[in-house]
This record gives sequence, C-alpha cells and structure tokens, in this order.
Amino acid sequence: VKRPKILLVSANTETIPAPVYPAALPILAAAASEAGWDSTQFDANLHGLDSLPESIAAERPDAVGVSIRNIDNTDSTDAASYLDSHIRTTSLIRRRTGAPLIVGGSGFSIFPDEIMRLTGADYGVRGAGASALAGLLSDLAAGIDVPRGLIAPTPAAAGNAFVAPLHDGDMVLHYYETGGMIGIQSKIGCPRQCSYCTYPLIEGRSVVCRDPGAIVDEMEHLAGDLGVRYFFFVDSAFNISREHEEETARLIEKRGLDVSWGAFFTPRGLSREYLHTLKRGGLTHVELGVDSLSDAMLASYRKGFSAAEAVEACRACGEEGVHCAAYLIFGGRGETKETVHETLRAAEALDSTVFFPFTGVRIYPGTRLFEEAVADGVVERDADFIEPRFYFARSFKEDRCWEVVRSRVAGKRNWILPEDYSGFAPLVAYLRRMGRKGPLWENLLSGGGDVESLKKAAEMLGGAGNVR
Ligand code: B12
Repeated sequence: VKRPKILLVSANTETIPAPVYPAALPILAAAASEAGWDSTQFDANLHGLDSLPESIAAERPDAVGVSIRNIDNTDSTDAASYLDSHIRTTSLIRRRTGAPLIVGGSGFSIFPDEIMRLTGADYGVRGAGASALAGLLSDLAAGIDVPRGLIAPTPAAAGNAFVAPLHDGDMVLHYYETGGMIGIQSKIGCPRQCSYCTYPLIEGRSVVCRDPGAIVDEMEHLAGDLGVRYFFFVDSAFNISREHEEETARLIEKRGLDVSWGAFFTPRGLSREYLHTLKRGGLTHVELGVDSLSDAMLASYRKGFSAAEAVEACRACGEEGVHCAAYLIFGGRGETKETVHETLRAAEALDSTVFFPFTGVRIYPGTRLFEEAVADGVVERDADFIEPRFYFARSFKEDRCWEVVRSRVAGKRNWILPEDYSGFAPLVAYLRRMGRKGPLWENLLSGGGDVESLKKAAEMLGGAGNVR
C-alpha cells in the first residue's frame, strides 16, 4: 500500500542574529511517521523558496504543513515583518497543489485566527504540534471529513508531546555550519508570569519534561552520525525543574558525550552548585532573560526575581567559568531616567557579562501587558497587533533615555546594541569559516572596528573554538 506523504515546509528566512535550525520540522516528521505518513522536509533557507514549486511537483504531497516561526523581529529600532513573505509562501503552495494546507508554529500560535484568515489554510494547530498533527493525518488518511479550521489540542496532547525527532541530515549540517548550533527541546511549557510574554500562550503554563534518556539519545545521535558538538536548548526557560535538568546533565556526563550547549535561563536559583552540575554535562553558555536591574521595573514586568538575584546569577556564571549574556529591555511600563540609571549602574559591575539591550516591549494580545497598555491608553483594544506595536513609557521617550544608554555604554566591549549586529557580522562570518561553533557572543568582547582588525582579533582568539 502506498503511504500518504506530507511536505513539511519551514517558511523562516531570517538569518539574524543567526540562522536557526527549524526544530519543529523533525518533530512533525516523526509525528507524521507515527500516523503512517511519509514526509519530506523543505527549508526556505537551505532550499530557497524559489525551488518550492519544483519540490511540490516532485513530491506530489497529500498534505502540506507550513511552520510559521516568526511574525516580526520584535526590534523596535529596526522593525521587520515576515508576514507578507509567509503569505506569498502559502499562496504559492495553494496555486501548485490542492492538498490540504496545515499551518502551525510559535508565531502562528500567537495570532492563530488572523493567520488562518490571511493564509486561507485548511487547518491550523496552536501550540505543540506532534499529537495534533498525528491525529489530523490519521483522520485524513482514513477518509474522515475533518471540519476545516483550528484544531484544538487534545488534553492528552501534553502526555505524548515528545516523539523522537526525525532529523534531515542535510538540514542539520546546513544549520550547524551556518548557525553553529542545533536546537533541541527538553521541556514544554512556562509557568512564569512575565507581563509581556507570549510563551505561555504558545506552549501553555503547565510544564511537561521530556525523558532525559530520550534527550541524550537525540544528542548522541546528532553528535555521532552528523558531528554536531553544540546544542541550544530551545525551552522557554531551561531552569524550571531543577532535578530534571541536573539528571539530564549527569546523563550527558555519564555517557561521555563530547558536546557543549547553551540555553535561556531565569536568574532565580542559578547557584554555583547547580551551574557546576550542568557545566560537567556540557553547559558553556547561559543566556539570561534579565530585562532590567531595577527592582521597580522587575516588579512591573512581573519577573519574579530581584535585581540582586540577577546580579548574583551573572556573578555565579563568572565564578563557574560559564559564559553569560543578559538581555535587557529599556523603556517598558514605568521606566524613568532613574530606573534606567539603576540598571546601568548595576550592570557596570558586571564586565564579564555580555549585555544585549533592546528598547520598547512588543505588545501581544492575551498578555497582561496588553490589558495594561489598553488601560494606559497606549493602544486601542481592537487595533491590529500582528503589526508590531511597542510599549514605551512616556518619560523614557521624553527624557531621551535610549540616548543616555547609548552614551553610557559607548566603547564598552560587553554591550552589543541592535545597531552593532551588522558591524559584527564579518567577525562572526570569519569565526564560522574557522569552524567555531556556539553563539560566539563571548568572542565579540574582543572585537575591534574594521574587518581587518576583526580578523586579527579572530586569529588571536585561535581556532580551538569554545567546544570542549
Ligand atoms: C529558542 C528561541 C530562540 C533562539 C533559537 C536558538 C536555536 N538555535 O534554535 C534564538 C535566541 C537564536 C532566537 C532568535 C530569534 N527569535 Co526566538 N524564540 C525561541 C523560543 C524560546 C523557542 C523556539 C523553539 O525552537 N521552540 C521549540 C520548537 C520545537 O517548537 P516550535 O518551533 O514552536 O514548533 C512546535 C509548535 O509550534 C508546532 N508547530 C510548528 N510548526 C508547525 C507546523 C505545522 C504544520 C503544525 C501542525 C505544527 C507546527 O509543533 C512544533 C512541535 O511541538 C520561541 C518562544 C517559544 N517558546 O516558542 C522564541 C520565538 C520563536 N522567537 C521569536 C523572535 C521574534 C526571534 C528573533 C526574530 C528575535 C531577534 N530579533 O533576534 C530571532 C530570529 C532568529 C531566526 N533566525 O529566525 C518570537 C517569534 C514571534 C514573533 N513576534 O514573530 C518567539 C515566539 C518569541 C516571542 N517573542 O514571542 N529565538
């Protein structure tokens, strides 16, 4: 019997700050396989959207799944929207095949109704997609007339949210070469309360941890068969369930995997002991969602930790010899000249932490910030939020605080402003050509001005890489 086939398309073409492996595709491929379907993975970066018509003609799929990861770049200083490109992709698919069109993804999950309307997709899956896709494909193969629209994830979905991803070797190698890492998932869900954040909308608030054995099996497979030595845990926040994380790290160590990895962390509980255990299991890079080092602002964002805890976490990383980066947001609700200075003062003491400052907070419907922004008269409730809109505290703009930040951090190697990204691109490209893996931001600390001095700096850093 001929098995039905699904073409899985990653529509993402963004390559800044780095090309990001579409971790959804191998998961969806595994889900399709469980439902008795074959799959082919198509990646807009690797294969190019121009060749999508050929792939459709060659594969003659019985269904097409499109993964919509990004809607916009959430950068208020240089806003980009990807929506038109996604709509072009789905219309192209529509013109070339009558097969059911299924959409999903993290970006999709924030604006499911709007994207269903804009793409005219037959089916949409909000949140974790494996079980929902497997269920839908089984029904379609059985000839069941599934009503078009959003598929509500079944309550059982969380329980079997994890399948063993079916990686496409070419795709893994492409992203490992260009982006220096492969994304892997260890848990789904985020119970935290950050006022502006979409993660609970995408993944839900209840946390489901994946079996550590399965996580490490996947790493072992990617390391052994494809030579992947650097991973990024794509969990909303990695340190949510301490025992699970330590068990995973111990297992990596026990199996003797020669791998390094990074992840997003929240400062609370980032003790030296905990970091030490993770480091023994390969942790090299901690990326902290700090947002601010002013207690007033941390309370406004409902971050659930204090400025002192954030500073302590950065120090603990330094003391354990783990690279540490902190993301900051300036200009959110309640930001004033004083709170900006508080953050800058506290950051000054942390010269081995790399800071990535952003301004303004992207307002998403369904978040607490959305309600606050409406109440404050910053936005109209029924405005179109798929177009990026940002919350800026009035006094932040009036007091020209971003200029204050820029002038205070000018010349500091450990501050990377959004406008610096393009300047560092040659150094990053150079380090990648030398085979360096990982996020590389720790090397930016020693970067210089023009391309030549960047290259010299890169040479001085040596080719050994940050891979153990
Ligand atoms: C980890 C992460 C990063 C890391 C990636 C590291 C790496 N090497 O992989 C880094 C820091 C590099 C990063 C960068 C960016 N990110 Co980011 N990132 C995330 C995060 C936390 C997880 C993404 C992930 O990989 N999840 C795991 C995979 C397996 O899940 P998934 O892709 O969602 O797929 C599942 C479901 O969505 C569904 N699904 C997906 N596709 C499909 C398709 C079909 C047909 C079906 C049925 C189901 C389905 O099933 C999958 C399996 O369960 C999300 C937030 C979140 N919690 O989702 C933001 C998120 C995706 N990022 C976002 C953004 C904006 C960016 C940047 C543009 C930010 C910037 N200006 O730098 C860049 C873009 C980079 C790029 N080249 O694309 C936004 C996108 C929303 C938006 N506003 O557009 C998100 C949602 C965060 C947010 N602000 O809300 N990111």
